[in-house]
Amino acid sequence: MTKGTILLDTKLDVGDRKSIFIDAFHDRTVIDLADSDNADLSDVRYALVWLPEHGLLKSLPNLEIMFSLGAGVDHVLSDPDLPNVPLVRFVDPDLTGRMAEYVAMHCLLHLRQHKAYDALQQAHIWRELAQPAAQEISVGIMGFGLLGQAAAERLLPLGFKVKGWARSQKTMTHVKTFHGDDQLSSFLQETDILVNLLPYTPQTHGILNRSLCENLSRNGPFGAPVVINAGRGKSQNGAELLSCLQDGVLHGASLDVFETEPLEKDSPFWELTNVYVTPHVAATTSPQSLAQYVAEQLQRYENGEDLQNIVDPIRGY
Ligand code: NDP
Ligand code: OXD
Repeated sequence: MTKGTILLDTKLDVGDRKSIFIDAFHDRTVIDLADSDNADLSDVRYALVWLPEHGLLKSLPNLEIMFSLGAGVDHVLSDPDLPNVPLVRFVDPDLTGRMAEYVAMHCLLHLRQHKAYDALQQAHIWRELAQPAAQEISVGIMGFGLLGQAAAERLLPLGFKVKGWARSQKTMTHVKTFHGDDQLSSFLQETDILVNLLPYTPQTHGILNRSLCENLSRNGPFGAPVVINAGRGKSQNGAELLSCLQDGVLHGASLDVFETEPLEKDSPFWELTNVYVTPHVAATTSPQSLAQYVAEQLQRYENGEDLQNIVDPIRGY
């Protein structure tokens, strides 16, 4: 039996993605979406996509599985005309480790007042700032799922106090957990550094707004809280976050994601001295790991076993 054809969305601008996939799937036909103009897509059974053109997936008559090129799936689910086949998201120790590393690094950068020392260095000023200990800071992780829990495991040995908030009840040793809308306010009030790792859904749209920031703890050593957003840009209300960073409601922020990406060249976020801006790289997908993951899932599927990490399209993640 011939193995199913794969349609590959190479639009993610990362290295030699296509050749890695063609090597990994040498026993299958791989059609690269970037040069598929005259290709016959009727044999495509599996599609690996990031931001597919709306309607494309529905137009594939023999499609059996959609794979997201990332852990998040909002970009795929935004297609109003999706076919009724499973959507599998990317779950991978390499990506998870990168996210934990990003979160730990940014919590430490804020703890150790790195922005302030950078400014002092620029001005050639040798000055010691008061240095709180990690134990004095509560990091609240909003979206206490796979990545949130991995980040917690990285933060605990560094000495931070860690809290987690999810939709459903979670338990983790040494972590105080909260769940549901009713407990959001209590969670925020105990949080000095807020880390957003929520998926983007209608419920999380614009959740990082002024009222949320005003609800965060102001009892931490810096007198005002910090927000780290490594989830999705549309979960933040950019204008309100900006004003909170300007008027002192927030002490600082690390923003990896934005409502519009790439971030506009004239965005005020670039200029803020209390903000770290990165171009959606908190946890990039390794093409090698992705190819291996898809190969494993296809092997399971073609052997009649269950696929893993299937997205619930109603829940949106
Ligand atoms: P998971 O699905 O494992 O975790 C999501 C968590 O969010 C779950 O704990 C879920 O609760 C919680 N959640 C969802 N909706 C709500 C809500 N309305 N209220 C409260 N909690 C909610 O996802 P991952 O941890 O793997 O990934 C999280 C997100 O990180 C991705 O969706 C993606 O957007 C982002 N991401 C960003 C990257 C970057 O480079 N910046 C890289 C990779 C991912 P429950 O468990 O109860 O369902
Ligand atoms: C992802 C991402 O969802 O990179 O994996 O944002």
